[in-house]
Amino acid sequence: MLEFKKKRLSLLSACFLLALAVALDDIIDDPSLKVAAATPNTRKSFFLYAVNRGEGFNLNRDVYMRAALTVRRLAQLDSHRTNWFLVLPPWRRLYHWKSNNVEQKNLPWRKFFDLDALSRFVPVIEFEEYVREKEGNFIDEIIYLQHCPIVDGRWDIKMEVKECKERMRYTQDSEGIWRGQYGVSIEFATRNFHCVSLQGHPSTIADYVARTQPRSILFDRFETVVHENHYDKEWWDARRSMVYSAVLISEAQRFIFENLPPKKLHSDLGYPYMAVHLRRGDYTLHKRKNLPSLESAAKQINRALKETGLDVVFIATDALEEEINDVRKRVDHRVVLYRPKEDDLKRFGDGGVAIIDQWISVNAQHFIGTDPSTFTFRINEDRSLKGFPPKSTYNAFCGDGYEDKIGDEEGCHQPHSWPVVSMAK
Ligand SMILES: Nc1nc2c(ncn2[C@@H]2O[C@H](COP(=O)(O)OP(=O)(O)OP(=O)(O)O)[C@@H](O)[C@H]2O)c(=O)[nH]1
Ligand SMILES: [Mg+2]
Repeated sequence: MLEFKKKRLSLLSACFLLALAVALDDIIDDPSLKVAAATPNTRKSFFLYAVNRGEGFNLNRDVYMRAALTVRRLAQLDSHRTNWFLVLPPWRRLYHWKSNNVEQKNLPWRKFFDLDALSRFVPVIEFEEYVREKEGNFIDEIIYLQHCPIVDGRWDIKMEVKECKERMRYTQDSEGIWRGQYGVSIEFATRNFHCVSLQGHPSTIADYVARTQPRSILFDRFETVVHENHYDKEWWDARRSMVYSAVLISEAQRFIFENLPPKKLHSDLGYPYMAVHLRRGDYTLHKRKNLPSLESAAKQINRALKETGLDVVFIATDALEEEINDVRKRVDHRVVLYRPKEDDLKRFGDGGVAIIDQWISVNAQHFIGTDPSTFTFRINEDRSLKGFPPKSTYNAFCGDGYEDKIGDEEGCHQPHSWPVVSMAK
């Protein structure tokens, strides 16, 4: 019996390593992601950005895309004279990272993402590397972005130096040096600081930088920049490059193989379980018509299990333990959750555990999320990149009383399905 268990486990580990290799290869070996090789004789310059302090992890990821698209465009305009590098802002401890006894301030991006994969779209470096490269934390220019007032309801491209409208987290010392911070005591500084009112896209910023040619520039409040062409080919190329770190993917795959029905090795249709993202936490503080009660969520899970013929549900959630137990009691089939051991939680942090939850959800045969959670949207996108059909992917829970009104704008809005625009080979 023990021998059989051992054999099964080694077979499962072989399967999951193979699946992991396939998952990474799918994404990394895409020729269209390769950036033009740097020409010799060009100088290195650095593009830095920062995001509004209160934003969550998954909105931050979208802001990364805006920065990556800016640098991509900059490389197209300027690669004959400059090699542009995108500098990744260290992660400060986010509001949702609540575990005590876990060191999770000032985390580098490599903790969550595969930097080689990101670099297939634009060359990226961590801030600590920037400091090494520049022998300090000085930046040529820092621009603090702020919104322009919309005049006569018109949205025109604008980028103008203006008085700073709000209190910023920058201080100027007696020698005229401005200092700001990424996380706890990760400081950067400049002599050249100004506020700019912006109504613009990545290309607006890229045009400005190509014209002014700083050796290093930081844009704060980069969430002010809005996407030009959401979900076009460039957008999907950038999105495809956001591969999670191998450590997190392999933990998610291990969990799937050991705790969920591992009948299929790797298939476009995913593994035979259903996954749901049941967003609770701060979402329950606001009256949202499309946020189900736990009772209704369980009913909707039961109905979907019946319709899909699946008999296990994986729940990704930020719900309280008693809320989870409530749902568990009401669901007719097996309920599985990812709960890391203490050491693993320390290793991955709350951010890593959230990604593991997301990756397990990405690989399910059927998925239901919470609208409009960016946590859910990132799962939707990864599933689209893996080729899942929209009907198994772009589903969201309905609010109480709207369970039979799928698509109702107020109580049962469903995420829009954006087809992946394929790579030019
Ligand atoms: N482990 C885990 N964490 C979650 C889950 N849902 C939410 N969280 C945590 O809560 C955070 C959610 O914040 P965001 O990333 O901003 O996403 P969101 O709040 O759902 O979306 P917005 O409405 O755009 O802010 C995640 O980054 C996680 O840290 C979940 O299912 N599993
Ligand atoms: Mg949020």
